[in-house]
Amino acid sequence: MGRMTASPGRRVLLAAPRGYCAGVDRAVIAVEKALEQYGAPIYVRHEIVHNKYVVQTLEKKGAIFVERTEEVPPGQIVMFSAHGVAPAVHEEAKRGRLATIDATCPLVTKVHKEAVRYAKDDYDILLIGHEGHEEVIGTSGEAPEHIQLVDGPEDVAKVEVRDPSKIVWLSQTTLSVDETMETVDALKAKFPGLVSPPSDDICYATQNRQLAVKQMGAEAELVIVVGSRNSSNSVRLVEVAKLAGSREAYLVDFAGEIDEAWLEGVTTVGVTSGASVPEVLVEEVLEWLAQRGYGDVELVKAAEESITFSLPKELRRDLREEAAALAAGRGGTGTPGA
Ligand code: 0CH
Ligand code: SF4
Repeated sequence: MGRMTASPGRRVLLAAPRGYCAGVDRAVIAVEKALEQYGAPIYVRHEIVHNKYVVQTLEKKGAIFVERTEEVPPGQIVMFSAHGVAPAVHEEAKRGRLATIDATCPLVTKVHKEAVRYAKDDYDILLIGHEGHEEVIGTSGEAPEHIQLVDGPEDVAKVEVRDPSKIVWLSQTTLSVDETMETVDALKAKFPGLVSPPSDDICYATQNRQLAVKQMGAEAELVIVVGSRNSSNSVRLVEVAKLAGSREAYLVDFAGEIDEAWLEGVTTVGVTSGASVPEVLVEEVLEWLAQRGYGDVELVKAAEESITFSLPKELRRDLREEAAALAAGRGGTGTPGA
């Protein structure tokens, strides 16, 4: 640990909640468990979560990250990332004779199911989300004929539907709540008959992290968000901090990326992290700040979180089988369930 100092007036506001959500925790543990249970390598299609440090750490333990299912050799185990995959990807895995473990967050799966249901009822589905993002690719793949992407309020003008009385909007789970509402308002102005999803698609974790950063953005002149560039929810926290009044807000993967110049004239620094960010990276940022006189840390608490998700069923089933086999004096099965 470095030297901790506090200079008069200088302080850090630390957001709560921040960092890992239940879906990320589950997905990362799933890779670790799979590695323990079946040994390396475990192939993971797409970054398990959008965080450099997590990916690098799992790579060291024997995970191999690929972008396409075809890159996985036959007979291997492939895990799907927390962001979810289209049904076509499950088909690809079958064709490639791969055993699969699906680490899609249950809250993403919920949106997939909504898409399937509305498509079955022949609705036009307006999916609010960021073009090219992995989650949106997966959700769209559930009903490509019925879904069109709306990437922010500026996209609304070009939206066309078959029957304006039969349309519903759904969304990516990690969007800015306020910007999404702007998009929805613009869509409703154009299509008054637009139906809303049965429950929030933007997940609790995304919402809570934005709430906390809003609270501190009003007081902090500088907000440091720990997270990776390709992490949608982390990037949104930077935007929300600025909109909430912070003069500057930056995204960093590691404490080493912080520029001393950012601290010029700054009394209050806000610190938070995206849903895919391990706490150790935040601790390093706090230590870096403490070494520069920002040693007083005050928590800004916007919500309590207690939600957890059980591990992907393939792992749970095999873990149980293995435990039973071990209890009976036999070995484990060695391969995950189909
Ligand atoms: O915020 P995005 O969706 O880019 O993803 P992440 O940083 O990996 O965070 C976890 C969310 C996974 C799916 O909701
Ligand atoms: Fe699930 Fe939300 Fe976390 Fe995404 S950000 S993994 S939807 S809990």
